[in-house]
Amino acid sequence: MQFSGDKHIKKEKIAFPKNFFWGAATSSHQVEGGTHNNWSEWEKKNANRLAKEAGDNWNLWQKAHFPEMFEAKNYISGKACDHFNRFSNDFSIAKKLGHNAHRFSIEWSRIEPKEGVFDKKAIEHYKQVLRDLRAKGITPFVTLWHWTNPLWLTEMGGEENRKFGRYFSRYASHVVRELGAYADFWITLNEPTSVIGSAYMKGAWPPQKKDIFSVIRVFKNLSRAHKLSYDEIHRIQPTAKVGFSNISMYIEPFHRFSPLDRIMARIVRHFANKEFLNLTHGKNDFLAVQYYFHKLAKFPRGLSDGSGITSDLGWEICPKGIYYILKKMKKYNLPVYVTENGLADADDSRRAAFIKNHLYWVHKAISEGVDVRGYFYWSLLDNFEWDKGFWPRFGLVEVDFLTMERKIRPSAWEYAKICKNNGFEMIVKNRHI
Ligand code: IFM
Repeated sequence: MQFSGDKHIKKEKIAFPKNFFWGAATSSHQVEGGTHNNWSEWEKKNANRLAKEAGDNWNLWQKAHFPEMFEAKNYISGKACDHFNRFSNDFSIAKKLGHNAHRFSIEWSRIEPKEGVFDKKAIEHYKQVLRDLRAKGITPFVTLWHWTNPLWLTEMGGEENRKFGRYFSRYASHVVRELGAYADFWITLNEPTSVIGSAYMKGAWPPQKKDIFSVIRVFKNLSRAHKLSYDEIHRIQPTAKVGFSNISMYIEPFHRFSPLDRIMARIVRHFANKEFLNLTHGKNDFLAVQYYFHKLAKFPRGLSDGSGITSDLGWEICPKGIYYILKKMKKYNLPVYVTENGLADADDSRRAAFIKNHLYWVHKAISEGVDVRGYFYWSLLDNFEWDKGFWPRFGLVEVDFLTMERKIRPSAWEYAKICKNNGFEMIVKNRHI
Protein backbone atom coordinates (compact mmCIF):
# COMPACT_ATOMS: atom_id res chain seq x y z
CA MET A 1 0.00 0.00 0.00
CA GLN A 2 1.36 3.44 -0.97
CA PHE A 3 0.50 6.71 0.75
CA SER A 4 0.42 10.04 -1.04
CA GLY A 5 1.13 13.46 0.54
CA ASP A 6 -2.43 13.77 1.87
CA LYS A 7 -2.73 11.35 4.78
CA HIS A 8 -6.39 10.71 3.96
CA ILE A 9 -5.60 9.51 0.47
CA LYS A 10 -3.84 6.27 -0.35
CA LYS A 11 -3.19 4.12 -3.37
CA GLU A 12 -4.14 0.48 -2.96
CA LYS A 13 -3.22 -2.39 -5.24
CA ILE A 14 -6.27 -4.54 -5.72
CA ALA A 15 -4.98 -7.91 -6.98
CA PHE A 16 -7.37 -10.81 -7.51
CA PRO A 17 -6.56 -14.50 -7.04
CA LYS A 18 -4.95 -16.45 -9.85
CA ASN A 19 -7.38 -17.93 -12.42
CA PHE A 20 -10.11 -15.50 -11.42
CA PHE A 21 -13.03 -15.53 -13.87
CA TRP A 22 -13.79 -12.16 -15.45
CA GLY A 23 -16.75 -11.64 -17.71
CA ALA A 24 -20.27 -10.45 -18.27
CA ALA A 25 -23.70 -12.07 -18.26
CA THR A 26 -26.79 -12.15 -20.48
CA SER A 27 -30.01 -14.14 -20.62
CA SER A 28 -31.76 -15.70 -23.61
CA HIS A 29 -35.02 -13.76 -23.54
CA GLN A 30 -33.27 -10.46 -22.96
CA VAL A 31 -30.80 -10.69 -25.82
CA GLU A 32 -31.54 -13.46 -28.32
CA GLY A 33 -34.66 -12.20 -30.04
CA GLY A 34 -37.42 -14.35 -31.52
CA THR A 35 -38.30 -16.20 -28.32
CA HIS A 36 -41.78 -17.61 -27.85
CA ASN A 37 -42.58 -18.14 -24.20
CA ASN A 38 -44.67 -16.91 -21.24
CA TRP A 39 -42.98 -13.51 -21.33
CA SER A 40 -43.33 -12.89 -25.08
CA GLU A 41 -47.07 -13.65 -24.79
CA TRP A 42 -47.47 -11.45 -21.72
CA GLU A 43 -45.65 -8.57 -23.45
CA LYS A 44 -48.16 -8.58 -26.31
CA LYS A 45 -51.04 -8.26 -23.86
CA ASN A 46 -49.41 -5.69 -21.57
CA ALA A 47 -47.29 -3.38 -23.75
CA ASN A 48 -49.99 -0.71 -24.13
CA ARG A 49 -50.75 -0.70 -20.44
CA LEU A 50 -47.07 -0.47 -19.49
CA ALA A 51 -46.55 2.48 -21.87
CA LYS A 52 -49.56 4.28 -20.36
CA GLU A 53 -48.44 3.62 -16.79
CA ALA A 54 -44.89 4.92 -17.42
CA GLY A 55 -46.08 8.45 -16.61
CA ASP A 56 -46.90 7.39 -13.04
CA ASN A 57 -43.90 5.18 -12.44
CA TRP A 58 -40.90 7.35 -13.23
CA ASN A 59 -39.57 10.74 -12.15
CA LEU A 60 -39.28 13.86 -14.31
CA TRP A 61 -35.62 13.28 -15.16
CA GLN A 62 -36.27 9.69 -16.25
CA LYS A 63 -39.29 10.68 -18.34
CA ALA A 64 -37.35 13.46 -20.06
CA HIS A 65 -34.33 11.29 -20.81
CA PHE A 66 -36.07 8.10 -21.88
CA PRO A 67 -39.21 9.07 -23.81
CA GLU A 68 -39.23 5.61 -25.39
CA MET A 69 -40.85 4.42 -22.14
CA PHE A 70 -44.11 5.93 -23.43
CA GLU A 71 -44.13 3.75 -26.54
CA ALA A 72 -45.72 0.31 -26.50
CA LYS A 73 -42.94 -1.13 -28.67
CA ASN A 74 -40.45 -0.49 -25.84
CA TYR A 75 -42.18 -3.34 -23.97
CA ILE A 76 -42.02 -5.97 -26.72
CA SER A 77 -38.82 -8.03 -26.60
CA GLY A 78 -39.13 -8.87 -30.35
CA LYS A 79 -35.71 -9.14 -31.94
CA ALA A 80 -34.02 -7.98 -28.71
CA CYS A 81 -30.30 -7.70 -29.62
CA ASP A 82 -30.51 -10.39 -32.30
CA HIS A 83 -27.83 -12.16 -30.29
CA PHE A 84 -29.25 -15.47 -31.51
CA ASN A 85 -27.68 -14.68 -34.88
CA ARG A 86 -24.85 -12.44 -33.74
CA PHE A 87 -23.47 -14.40 -30.78
CA SER A 88 -20.10 -15.06 -32.40
CA ASN A 89 -19.53 -11.38 -33.09
CA ASP A 90 -20.64 -10.54 -29.54
CA PHE A 91 -18.21 -13.08 -28.09
CA SER A 92 -15.42 -11.57 -30.19
CA ILE A 93 -16.19 -8.27 -28.48
CA ALA A 94 -16.09 -9.98 -25.06
CA LYS A 95 -12.75 -11.52 -26.00
CA LYS A 96 -11.39 -8.15 -27.10
CA LEU A 97 -12.49 -6.79 -23.72
CA GLY A 98 -10.36 -9.36 -21.92
CA HIS A 99 -13.20 -11.55 -20.65
CA ASN A 100 -12.15 -15.10 -19.88
CA ALA A 101 -15.64 -16.26 -18.88
CA HIS A 102 -19.19 -15.61 -20.01
CA ARG A 103 -22.56 -16.37 -18.47
CA PHE A 104 -25.56 -16.91 -20.72
CA SER A 105 -28.83 -18.82 -20.54
CA ILE A 106 -30.43 -21.52 -22.60
CA GLU A 107 -34.00 -20.89 -23.69
CA TRP A 108 -36.15 -23.77 -22.48
CA SER A 109 -38.93 -22.89 -24.96
CA ARG A 110 -36.52 -23.47 -27.85
CA ILE A 111 -35.21 -26.78 -26.51
CA GLU A 112 -38.62 -28.21 -25.59
CA PRO A 113 -41.24 -26.34 -27.63
CA LYS A 114 -43.80 -29.09 -26.96
CA GLU A 115 -44.04 -31.16 -23.85
CA GLY A 116 -41.49 -33.97 -24.04
CA VAL A 117 -40.44 -33.06 -27.61
CA PHE A 118 -36.85 -31.86 -27.83
CA ASP A 119 -35.68 -29.78 -30.75
CA LYS A 120 -32.40 -30.98 -32.29
CA LYS A 121 -31.78 -27.70 -34.11
CA ALA A 122 -32.01 -25.75 -30.85
CA ILE A 123 -29.47 -28.06 -29.24
CA GLU A 124 -27.24 -27.66 -32.28
CA HIS A 125 -27.50 -23.87 -31.92
CA TYR A 126 -26.33 -23.89 -28.30
CA LYS A 127 -23.58 -26.36 -29.22
CA GLN A 128 -22.32 -23.74 -31.67
CA VAL A 129 -22.59 -21.07 -28.96
CA LEU A 130 -20.54 -23.16 -26.54
CA ARG A 131 -17.98 -24.16 -29.16
CA ASP A 132 -17.55 -20.56 -30.14
CA LEU A 133 -16.94 -19.47 -26.55
CA ARG A 134 -14.46 -22.25 -25.94
CA ALA A 135 -12.62 -21.59 -29.20
CA LYS A 136 -12.16 -18.02 -27.97
CA GLY A 137 -10.80 -19.20 -24.62
CA ILE A 138 -13.91 -18.05 -22.75
CA THR A 139 -15.24 -20.37 -20.02
CA PRO A 140 -19.02 -20.76 -20.23
CA PHE A 141 -21.32 -20.52 -17.20
CA VAL A 142 -24.66 -21.82 -18.39
CA THR A 143 -27.98 -20.86 -16.82
CA LEU A 144 -30.81 -23.29 -17.51
CA TRP A 145 -33.77 -21.13 -16.46
CA HIS A 146 -33.71 -17.37 -16.56
CA TRP A 147 -37.43 -16.84 -15.82
CA THR A 148 -38.98 -17.92 -19.12
CA ASN A 149 -41.22 -20.97 -19.48
CA PRO A 150 -42.35 -22.77 -22.63
CA LEU A 151 -45.99 -22.08 -23.47
CA TRP A 152 -47.13 -25.67 -22.88
CA LEU A 153 -45.90 -25.34 -19.30
CA THR A 154 -47.43 -21.88 -18.89
CA GLU A 155 -50.78 -23.37 -19.87
CA MET A 156 -50.27 -25.92 -17.09
CA GLY A 157 -49.61 -23.25 -14.44
CA GLY A 158 -45.86 -22.65 -14.92
CA GLU A 159 -43.93 -22.53 -11.64
CA GLU A 160 -47.14 -23.23 -9.75
CA ASN A 161 -47.56 -26.67 -11.29
CA ARG A 162 -46.47 -29.20 -8.69
CA LYS A 163 -44.69 -31.16 -11.43
CA PHE A 164 -42.57 -28.13 -12.34
CA GLY A 165 -39.53 -29.74 -10.72
CA ARG A 166 -39.90 -32.93 -12.71
CA TYR A 167 -40.41 -31.09 -16.00
CA PHE A 168 -37.46 -28.86 -15.29
CA SER A 169 -35.09 -31.66 -14.36
CA ARG A 170 -36.10 -33.63 -17.46
CA TYR A 171 -35.22 -30.58 -19.57
CA ALA A 172 -32.00 -30.00 -17.59
CA SER A 173 -30.88 -33.60 -18.02
CA HIS A 174 -31.54 -33.44 -21.77
CA VAL A 175 -29.44 -30.29 -22.07
CA VAL A 176 -26.59 -31.66 -19.98
CA ARG A 177 -26.56 -34.97 -21.85
CA GLU A 178 -26.29 -33.07 -25.13
CA LEU A 179 -24.05 -30.19 -24.07
CA GLY A 180 -22.22 -31.43 -20.99
CA ALA A 181 -19.05 -31.98 -23.01
CA TYR A 182 -18.79 -28.22 -23.52
CA ALA A 183 -19.58 -26.77 -20.10
CA ASP A 184 -18.70 -27.50 -16.49
CA PHE A 185 -20.59 -24.74 -14.69
CA TRP A 186 -24.37 -24.99 -14.54
CA ILE A 187 -26.69 -22.48 -12.91
CA THR A 188 -30.07 -24.21 -12.61
CA LEU A 189 -32.30 -21.24 -11.74
CA ASN A 190 -31.74 -17.53 -11.95
CA GLU A 191 -32.88 -15.47 -8.94
CA PRO A 192 -35.86 -17.58 -7.84
CA THR A 193 -36.84 -15.01 -5.22
CA SER A 194 -37.07 -12.21 -7.82
CA VAL A 195 -39.76 -14.21 -9.59
CA ILE A 196 -41.49 -15.07 -6.33
CA GLY A 197 -41.46 -11.40 -5.29
CA SER A 198 -42.35 -9.72 -8.58
CA ALA A 199 -44.66 -12.32 -10.14
CA TYR A 200 -46.41 -13.81 -7.09
CA MET A 201 -46.25 -11.11 -4.38
CA LYS A 202 -46.26 -7.74 -6.17
CA GLY A 203 -48.23 -8.95 -9.17
CA ALA A 204 -46.01 -7.03 -11.59
CA TRP A 205 -44.67 -9.90 -13.76
CA PRO A 206 -46.46 -12.79 -15.37
CA PRO A 207 -48.67 -14.39 -14.13
CA GLN A 208 -49.32 -11.23 -12.01
CA LYS A 209 -50.50 -12.79 -8.80
CA LYS A 210 -50.57 -11.47 -5.26
CA ASP A 211 -51.21 -14.61 -3.35
CA ILE A 212 -49.36 -15.99 -0.35
CA PHE A 213 -50.36 -19.57 -1.22
CA SER A 214 -48.81 -19.17 -4.67
CA VAL A 215 -45.68 -17.80 -3.02
CA ILE A 216 -45.39 -20.88 -0.81
CA ARG A 217 -46.09 -23.22 -3.75
CA VAL A 218 -43.50 -21.56 -5.98
CA PHE A 219 -40.83 -21.57 -3.26
CA LYS A 220 -41.45 -25.28 -2.90
CA ASN A 221 -41.59 -26.09 -6.62
CA LEU A 222 -38.51 -24.07 -7.56
CA SER A 223 -36.39 -25.45 -4.75
CA ARG A 224 -37.49 -28.96 -5.72
CA ALA A 225 -36.58 -28.17 -9.34
CA HIS A 226 -33.11 -27.16 -8.24
CA LYS A 227 -32.56 -30.22 -6.07
CA LEU A 228 -33.83 -32.72 -8.64
CA SER A 229 -31.78 -31.19 -11.43
CA TYR A 230 -28.72 -30.98 -9.19
CA ASP A 231 -28.84 -34.77 -8.78
CA GLU A 232 -29.65 -35.37 -12.44
CA ILE A 233 -26.81 -33.18 -13.69
CA HIS A 234 -24.35 -34.93 -11.38
CA ARG A 235 -25.58 -38.33 -12.51
CA ILE A 236 -24.87 -37.40 -16.13
CA GLN A 237 -21.77 -35.31 -15.55
CA PRO A 238 -20.15 -36.21 -12.22
CA THR A 239 -17.56 -33.44 -12.48
CA ALA A 240 -20.15 -30.71 -13.11
CA LYS A 241 -20.33 -27.71 -10.80
CA VAL A 242 -23.95 -26.86 -10.08
CA GLY A 243 -25.55 -23.95 -8.27
CA PHE A 244 -28.41 -21.45 -8.54
CA SER A 245 -28.01 -17.70 -8.70
CA ASN A 246 -29.33 -15.79 -5.72
CA ILE A 247 -30.32 -12.15 -5.75
CA SER A 248 -28.95 -10.80 -2.50
CA MET A 249 -30.05 -7.47 -1.10
CA TYR A 250 -28.12 -5.44 1.45
CA ILE A 251 -30.84 -4.67 3.96
CA GLU A 252 -30.39 -2.38 6.94
CA PRO A 253 -32.95 -1.21 9.50
CA PHE A 254 -34.23 2.29 8.69
CA HIS A 255 -33.53 3.40 12.28
CA ARG A 256 -30.53 1.59 13.64
CA PHE A 257 -31.87 1.57 17.19
CA SER A 258 -35.47 0.70 16.42
CA PRO A 259 -36.10 -2.92 17.50
CA LEU A 260 -39.06 -3.18 15.11
CA ASP A 261 -37.05 -1.98 12.12
CA ARG A 262 -34.29 -4.42 13.08
CA ILE A 263 -36.71 -7.34 13.30
CA MET A 264 -38.20 -6.40 9.99
CA ALA A 265 -34.75 -6.17 8.36
CA ARG A 266 -33.97 -9.67 9.67
CA ILE A 267 -37.20 -11.15 8.35
CA VAL A 268 -36.77 -9.65 4.89
CA ARG A 269 -33.10 -10.69 4.81
CA HIS A 270 -34.14 -14.20 5.68
CA PHE A 271 -36.75 -14.60 2.95
CA ALA A 272 -34.99 -12.58 0.26
CA ASN A 273 -31.42 -13.79 0.70
CA LYS A 274 -31.36 -16.97 2.75
CA GLU A 275 -34.49 -19.06 2.48
CA PHE A 276 -33.71 -20.54 -0.93
CA LEU A 277 -30.20 -21.39 0.22
CA ASN A 278 -31.64 -23.17 3.23
CA LEU A 279 -34.17 -25.05 1.11
CA THR A 280 -31.43 -26.29 -1.21
CA HIS A 281 -28.93 -27.08 1.52
CA GLY A 282 -26.37 -29.69 0.48
CA LYS A 283 -27.21 -29.33 -3.21
CA ASN A 284 -24.92 -26.51 -4.22
CA ASP A 285 -21.34 -26.83 -5.43
CA PHE A 286 -20.90 -23.06 -5.46
CA LEU A 287 -22.79 -19.93 -4.51
CA ALA A 288 -23.77 -17.49 -7.23
CA VAL A 289 -24.35 -14.02 -5.79
CA GLN A 290 -26.19 -11.27 -7.69
CA TYR A 291 -26.09 -7.87 -6.09
CA TYR A 292 -27.96 -4.69 -7.03
CA PHE A 293 -29.90 -3.36 -4.06
CA HIS A 294 -29.42 -1.55 -0.79
CA LYS A 295 -32.73 -1.28 1.06
CA LEU A 296 -33.86 0.15 4.37
CA ALA A 297 -36.46 -1.77 6.35
CA LYS A 298 -38.98 0.33 8.24
CA PHE A 299 -41.76 -1.16 10.32
CA PRO A 300 -44.58 -1.35 9.25
CA ARG A 301 -44.07 0.56 5.96
CA GLY A 302 -41.71 -1.93 4.34
CA LEU A 303 -38.59 -1.38 2.25
CA SER A 304 -37.37 1.95 0.96
CA ASP A 305 -34.29 3.01 -0.97
CA GLY A 306 -31.30 4.57 0.68
CA SER A 307 -30.18 8.01 -0.47
CA GLY A 308 -27.14 8.72 -2.60
CA ILE A 309 -26.12 8.44 -6.24
CA THR A 310 -28.48 6.25 -8.23
CA SER A 311 -28.57 4.46 -11.57
CA ASP A 312 -30.92 5.59 -14.36
CA LEU A 313 -33.52 3.33 -12.79
CA GLY A 314 -33.22 5.17 -9.47
CA TRP A 315 -31.51 2.22 -7.78
CA GLU A 316 -29.10 3.46 -5.13
CA ILE A 317 -25.45 2.68 -5.85
CA CYS A 318 -24.05 1.15 -2.67
CA PRO A 319 -20.80 -0.72 -3.37
CA LYS A 320 -20.03 -1.74 0.20
CA GLY A 321 -23.26 -3.76 0.29
CA ILE A 322 -21.61 -6.43 -1.80
CA TYR A 323 -18.99 -6.87 0.92
CA TYR A 324 -21.58 -7.49 3.62
CA ILE A 325 -23.39 -9.95 1.39
CA LEU A 326 -20.20 -11.82 0.52
CA LYS A 327 -19.09 -11.98 4.14
CA LYS A 328 -22.35 -13.80 4.94
CA MET A 329 -21.40 -16.44 2.38
CA LYS A 330 -18.27 -17.47 4.26
CA LYS A 331 -20.04 -19.85 6.60
CA TYR A 332 -21.22 -22.01 3.68
CA ASN A 333 -17.63 -22.91 2.90
CA LEU A 334 -18.22 -23.00 -0.86
CA PRO A 335 -16.63 -21.19 -3.80
CA VAL A 336 -18.51 -18.00 -4.62
CA TYR A 337 -19.06 -16.32 -7.99
CA VAL A 338 -20.59 -12.89 -8.41
CA THR A 339 -22.72 -13.85 -11.38
CA GLU A 340 -24.40 -10.44 -11.77
CA ASN A 341 -23.69 -6.88 -10.69
CA GLY A 342 -24.36 -3.86 -12.83
CA LEU A 343 -26.35 -0.71 -13.43
CA ALA A 344 -28.47 1.09 -15.99
CA ASP A 345 -26.32 4.04 -17.08
CA ALA A 346 -27.15 5.28 -20.57
CA ASP A 347 -24.55 8.04 -20.68
CA ASP A 348 -21.91 5.77 -19.15
CA SER A 349 -21.02 8.40 -16.57
CA ARG A 350 -21.12 6.10 -13.52
CA ARG A 351 -20.33 2.60 -14.83
CA ALA A 352 -16.53 2.55 -14.62
CA ALA A 353 -16.53 3.84 -11.03
CA PHE A 354 -19.41 1.50 -10.17
CA ILE A 355 -17.40 -1.53 -11.29
CA LYS A 356 -14.19 -0.47 -9.57
CA ASN A 357 -15.89 0.42 -6.32
CA HIS A 358 -17.78 -2.87 -6.17
CA LEU A 359 -14.61 -4.78 -7.01
CA TYR A 360 -12.81 -2.98 -4.24
CA TRP A 361 -15.30 -4.45 -1.76
CA VAL A 362 -15.28 -7.87 -3.44
CA HIS A 363 -11.53 -7.86 -3.00
CA LYS A 364 -11.86 -6.89 0.65
CA ALA A 365 -14.18 -9.86 1.21
CA ILE A 366 -11.61 -12.11 -0.49
CA SER A 367 -8.84 -10.73 1.71
CA GLU A 368 -10.99 -11.67 4.72
CA GLY A 369 -11.34 -15.27 3.63
CA VAL A 370 -14.38 -15.42 1.31
CA ASP A 371 -13.53 -17.71 -1.59
CA VAL A 372 -14.74 -15.49 -4.46
CA ARG A 373 -13.57 -16.88 -7.80
CA GLY A 374 -15.25 -14.76 -10.43
CA TYR A 375 -17.13 -11.59 -11.33
CA PHE A 376 -19.66 -11.17 -14.13
CA TYR A 377 -20.85 -7.68 -14.95
CA TRP A 378 -24.53 -7.41 -15.94
CA SER A 379 -24.66 -7.11 -18.84
CA LEU A 380 -22.46 -7.58 -21.88
CA LEU A 381 -25.07 -5.84 -24.06
CA ASP A 382 -27.87 -3.35 -23.59
CA ASN A 383 -30.93 -5.54 -23.54
CA PHE A 384 -34.60 -6.06 -22.74
CA GLU A 385 -35.15 -5.25 -19.07
CA TRP A 386 -38.37 -7.27 -18.55
CA ASP A 387 -41.41 -5.12 -17.62
CA LYS A 388 -39.32 -1.96 -18.10
CA GLY A 389 -38.43 -2.77 -21.67
CA PHE A 390 -35.44 -1.46 -23.58
CA TRP A 391 -34.81 1.96 -22.11
CA PRO A 392 -32.60 0.95 -19.12
CA ARG A 393 -29.13 0.57 -20.58
CA PHE A 394 -27.11 -1.97 -18.63
CA GLY A 395 -24.58 -2.86 -21.34
CA LEU A 396 -20.83 -2.66 -21.46
CA VAL A 397 -21.71 -2.52 -25.12
CA GLU A 398 -24.32 -0.11 -26.43
CA VAL A 399 -26.83 -1.61 -28.84
CA ASP A 400 -28.77 0.37 -31.44
CA PHE A 401 -31.99 -1.65 -31.44
CA LEU A 402 -32.91 -0.49 -34.95
CA THR A 403 -29.66 -1.24 -36.79
CA MET A 404 -28.31 -3.74 -34.23
CA GLU A 405 -25.01 -1.88 -34.35
CA ARG A 406 -22.78 -2.50 -31.32
CA LYS A 407 -20.61 0.26 -29.78
CA ILE A 408 -18.20 -0.49 -26.98
CA ARG A 409 -18.70 2.00 -24.13
CA PRO A 410 -15.64 3.68 -22.54
CA SER A 411 -16.38 1.94 -19.21
CA ALA A 412 -16.07 -1.42 -20.97
CA TRP A 413 -12.45 -0.55 -21.79
CA GLU A 414 -11.85 0.40 -18.15
CA TYR A 415 -13.27 -2.96 -17.08
CA ALA A 416 -11.15 -4.62 -19.79
CA LYS A 417 -7.98 -3.26 -18.15
CA ILE A 418 -9.05 -4.83 -14.87
CA CYS A 419 -9.81 -8.17 -16.53
CA LYS A 420 -6.50 -8.20 -18.38
CA ASN A 421 -4.42 -7.17 -15.34
CA ASN A 422 -6.42 -9.33 -12.92
CA GLY A 423 -6.76 -6.24 -10.75
CA PHE A 424 -6.24 -2.50 -10.61
CA GLU A 425 -4.85 0.32 -8.53
CA MET A 426 -7.28 2.35 -6.56
CA ILE A 427 -6.99 5.74 -4.93
CA VAL A 428 -8.87 5.38 -1.66
CA LYS A 429 -10.02 8.42 0.28
CA ASN A 430 -10.79 7.46 3.85
CA ARG A 431 -12.42 4.35 2.44
CA HIS A 432 -15.53 6.39 1.59
CA ILE A 433 -16.54 4.67 -1.61
O1 IFM B 1 -31.92 -7.83 -16.09
C1 IFM B 1 -31.96 -8.45 -14.85
C2 IFM B 1 -31.57 -9.91 -14.97
O2 IFM B 1 -32.40 -10.59 -15.84
C3 IFM B 1 -31.66 -10.59 -13.62
N1 IFM B 1 -30.96 -9.85 -12.60
C4 IFM B 1 -31.19 -8.43 -12.52
C5 IFM B 1 -31.02 -7.78 -13.88
C6 IFM B 1 -31.23 -6.27 -13.78
O3 IFM B 1 -32.51 -6.00 -13.32
